[in-house]
Amino acid sequence: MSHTPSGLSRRQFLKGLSVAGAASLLPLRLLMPYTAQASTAFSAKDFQTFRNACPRNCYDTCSIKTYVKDGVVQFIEGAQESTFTAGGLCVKGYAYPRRVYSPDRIKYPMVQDGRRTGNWRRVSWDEAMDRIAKKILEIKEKDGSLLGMGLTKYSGNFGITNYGVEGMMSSLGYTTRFVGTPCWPAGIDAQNYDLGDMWCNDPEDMVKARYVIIWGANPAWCSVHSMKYVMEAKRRGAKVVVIDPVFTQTAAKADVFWQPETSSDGALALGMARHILDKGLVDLDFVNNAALGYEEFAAYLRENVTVEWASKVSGIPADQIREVAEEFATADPATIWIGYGMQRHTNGGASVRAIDALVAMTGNVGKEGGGARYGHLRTWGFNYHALIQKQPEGSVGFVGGGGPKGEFDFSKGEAASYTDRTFNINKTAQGILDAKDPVLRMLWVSCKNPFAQDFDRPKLEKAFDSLEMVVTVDQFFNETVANSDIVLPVTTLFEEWTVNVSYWHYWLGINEQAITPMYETKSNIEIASLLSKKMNALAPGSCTFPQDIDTKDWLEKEFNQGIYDYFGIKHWTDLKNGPVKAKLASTASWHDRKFATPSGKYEFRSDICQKNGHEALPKYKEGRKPYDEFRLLTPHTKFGLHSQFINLDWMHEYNKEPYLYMHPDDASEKGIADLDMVRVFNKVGEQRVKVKLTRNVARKSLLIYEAWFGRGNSFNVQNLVDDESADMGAYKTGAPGVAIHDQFANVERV
Ligand SMILES: Nc1nc2c(c(=O)[nH]1)N[C@H]1C(S)=C(S)[C@@H](COP(=O)(O)OP(=O)(O)OC[C@H]3O[C@@H](n4cnc5c(=O)[nH]c(N)nc54)[C@H](O)[C@@H]3O)O[C@H]1N2
Ligand SMILES: Nc1nc2c(c(=O)[nH]1)N[C@H]1C(S)=C(S)[C@@H](COP(=O)(O)OP(=O)(O)OC[C@H]3O[C@@H](n4cnc5c(=O)[nH]c(N)nc54)[C@H](O)[C@@H]3O)O[C@H]1N2
Ligand SMILES: [Mo]
Repeated sequence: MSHTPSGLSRRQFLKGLSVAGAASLLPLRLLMPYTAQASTAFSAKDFQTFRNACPRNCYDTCSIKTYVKDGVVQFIEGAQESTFTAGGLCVKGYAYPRRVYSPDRIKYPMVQDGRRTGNWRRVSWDEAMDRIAKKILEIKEKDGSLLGMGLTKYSGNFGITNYGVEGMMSSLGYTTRFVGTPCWPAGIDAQNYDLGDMWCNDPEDMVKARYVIIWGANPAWCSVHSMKYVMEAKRRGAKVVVIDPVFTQTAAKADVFWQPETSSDGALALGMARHILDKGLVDLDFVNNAALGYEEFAAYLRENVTVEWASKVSGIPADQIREVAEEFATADPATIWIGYGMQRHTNGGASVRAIDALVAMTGNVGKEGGGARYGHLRTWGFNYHALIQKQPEGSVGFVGGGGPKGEFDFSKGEAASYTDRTFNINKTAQGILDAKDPVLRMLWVSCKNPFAQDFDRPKLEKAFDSLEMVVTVDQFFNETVANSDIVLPVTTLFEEWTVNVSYWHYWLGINEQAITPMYETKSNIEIASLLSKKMNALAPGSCTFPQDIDTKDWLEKEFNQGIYDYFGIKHWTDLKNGPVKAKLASTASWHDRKFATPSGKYEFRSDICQKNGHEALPKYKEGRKPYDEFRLLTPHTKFGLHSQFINLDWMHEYNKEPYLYMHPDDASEKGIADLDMVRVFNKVGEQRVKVKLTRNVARKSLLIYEAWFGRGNSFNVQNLVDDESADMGAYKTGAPGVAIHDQFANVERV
């Protein structure tokens, strides 16, 4: 049997490339006849088809239809049944067949003799598990607990059954967990203070908006499928405004592009709010009947905010602020898409609250086609069977206090309750270095690539060096694997059963196993069951994780009547006919104006926010003080999803190396020419990279996309990004966010 997909999947990938990021120009359906055109011999009957779901951390969470022949994935396409995926995938998605069959894949369990030596040798699963289990037992013996063992996991695979990784840790005992998220926590807290929850409208209802502001998001790259709704709204007469310090591909589609000072969004939103107040364009019904604290907010605006001040802080001319504010307030409905990029700042949560306030005071919260759109978890009502595992009898845990902010002091209780020990995921390196009583001895890394995605890479290397054992579960030999002792090969989406939903749209799709797992790969939960078998063989009762599992049974265990009712299906097997959408009473979140806040109203004044150490009102908060000549931005890239996809040879043909993008006037002052090699440096470290000159970035800004190239390229933006916290995030996610875009650096020619 050949493990090579037909030329079809590659041709389809090339077609995907030409529309990547330009979904708004080409109807996605144009992709569809292609498979038929590609070969006159094509007949769907020649293939077995399967349902898959892209499990990457992405708004779009695409529903996939997979065509298999001779046990090999031949090609894939976006599911037609989902109006969101609408038959098309992004360029990364079309590259999936190459990911599965990449010669670079990790094929077997391997042990490295000396970290970063590259001296890997293949071992059996039995030997790998034996080494790991013995280390776990040794830690327990030495420390009297398993708190010296840590887990860091994030968003490599969002399939629900993959929460079995956390389940595996619980089944061993109380351990150390890295909690929180680098992605969106400041905004989550902000929306929780204002609305009581993060809950966005159905993105498909954006077509009804008469005015769309995309504020610090780049959907042309990061949510390709959402662009068709933005463009349809525009076709129906809506005005589209993009606010971003970078002239992005999304900005290129807008009617109005504002390029404000980075981190000045709060001032801009409040300046608009002040003008709306002055013009008498406030929705009095909403602020009087559905909101709390509006009068105090209005007083704050009158006393502390002017349009001229907002203009000075943001760099956007005052007359433009007035014009857009008036247009926004008079359009009905009007909506703001609040991006995750704009809240990765030391004032990110405060900025999101100011934008929420703007949407609320104009009466656009709770309206179809309106809303302060950020994200939602309404479709995530699974059983979390894989996650919820019980600690073995007699497990010893953390008693020094617990809860997201250490507010529970269990040591003082009558019967001390044990918990896991929690460290901030956004300060992984510092967490490892600071760990005491016990120190962190061992780290399990899964669905996460800390060396590519966590902050302050030089410090991270030091931290990893202090660990006695690092086990990484992954698909490719990345930098985290290089800093590990043992690597375990994991399946891709086509090789396991699971289920996926989105944090943006309202579709549900299953992920069927379409092919036999390649080589010796195993799913995350099968790995957990193997470990359990070994643990129990060496020390009976030491692990509660079931020892024999079938990923299909575990998929089934995630469903319940609530999920079935929400999506209007009888049984999960109905999903074999295609993805289904939630039966929504309205496409508008908060349509009944019953907010989840303590007052039940929209809270311009949030006492919880104040109690948690912030302002009660959505007041302006200044950004981080610059510590170098240039602002450094490291946002998300088109051809990759974080550290995934770019390393594939197919991608390499189009995206061979990283670049630093900078303004030509800054470059000429520094004697730098296009394509020169430069050194970017700051207090964290340095990175050498080639320059591309462009007026798409502002003066005094450096732009480098985060990416892992692999293929011998040592480029890593985390050599320049520190772990400074964002203002919010601890309330709902257990740790504050991280100020990824509040970074500064210098640059010189080498
Ligand atoms: N400088 C900078 N840093 C950033 C960001 C930025 O904008 N700039 N963005 C931040 C954001 S928003 C996010 S969400 C994070 C993302 O951070 P991560 O979640 O770490 O990112 P990924 O690269 O998507 O995935 C991590 C790893 O999971 C592996 N993986 C894939 N599938 C599986 C599986 O089924 N099992 C296992 N065990 N592993 C699997 C992948 O191969 C990959 O190595 O990065 C953050 N870091
Ligand atoms: N192709 C692709 N798609 C992806 C991803 C990917 O890596 N690649 N990642 C996925 C993930 S995990 C996420 S979180 C999502 C969302 O991804 P986002 O976090 O929204 O993506 P970014 O491009 O990092 O940030 C969006 C925009 O915010 C801008 N920005 C930064 N600072 C500021 C500021 O102070 N003010 C304003 N107004 N704008 C600012 C950046 O210039 C950027 O254009 O995308 C998902 N989709
Ligand atoms: Mo993210």
